Amino acid sequence: MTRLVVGSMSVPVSTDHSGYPAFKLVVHGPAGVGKTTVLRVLGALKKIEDPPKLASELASIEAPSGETLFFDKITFHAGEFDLEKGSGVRLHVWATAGAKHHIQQRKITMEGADGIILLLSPFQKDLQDNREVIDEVSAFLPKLPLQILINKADSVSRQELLETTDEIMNYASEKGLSSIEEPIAVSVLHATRDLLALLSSPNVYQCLTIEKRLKRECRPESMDLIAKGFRLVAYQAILNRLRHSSSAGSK
Ligand SMILES: Nc1nc2c(ncn2[C@@H]2O[C@H](COP(=O)(O)OP(=O)(O)O)[C@@H](O)[C@H]2O)c(=O)[nH]1
Ligand SMILES: [Mg+2]
Repeated sequence: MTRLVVGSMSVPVSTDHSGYPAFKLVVHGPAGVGKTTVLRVLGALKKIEDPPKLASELASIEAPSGETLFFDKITFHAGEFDLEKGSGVRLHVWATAGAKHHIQQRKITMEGADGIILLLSPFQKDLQDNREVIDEVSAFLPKLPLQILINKADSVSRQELLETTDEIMNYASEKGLSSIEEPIAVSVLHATRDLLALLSSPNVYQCLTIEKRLKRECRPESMDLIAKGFRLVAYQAILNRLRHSSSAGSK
């Protein structure tokens, strides 16, 4: 145990093996929606912007085909999560194995989560897959901070995206889940492309610090949208822990 200090609040929190207050976020979504890719890209972004904040690299347990067999995991120091004057926190971000038969692995991966990122498919043909993911989260982890991201927005028409988003919101609320903010449509593909374009542009020097780190204000919007989803959940998860610990009488 250690104490987490945020502003004037200080509460005891559990720590991970390295002694830091730790929070666990889980990315869940249908197979092939981009869960592993999004963690890889967030790790790359962190390396480019602020390498010391990447506490440990992406570890994936996957088949030779690239299918996740158990989980992916990456750990960040939570500097970017606006814990003003707060103590350092580690965010362990896990992604599930999405294939339907890996349900046992998903149960284990989701255990002890503090927040959920639902990464869902924008395609009308995948409505049933999206629903099954929502069913699982509402069964295993009903009352956690949750943000819905709809990935691959590059691959559908605006109309299809709107219809899918509506359907997802209705089904999630039927199941008692609510997203912190409205679902955010993202494209990990475009975010990666925009980041690469920035790094290879002749003007990139304006965006680099003396230590050759990418300035935060230069982060492409497409990438920032993705980071925002994770930031919202992390922030709510931390607030929840603070509220919970202080209402339990431990100040
Ligand atoms: N078009 C498109 N493809 C994507 C996007 N994000 C990921 N992918 C692709 O989707 C496939 C499955 O991604 P993966 O991360 O393995 O999915 P997972 O099963 O959810 O972990 C890969 O070929 C990715 O390159 C995206 O935003 N747009
Ligand atoms: Mg995967």
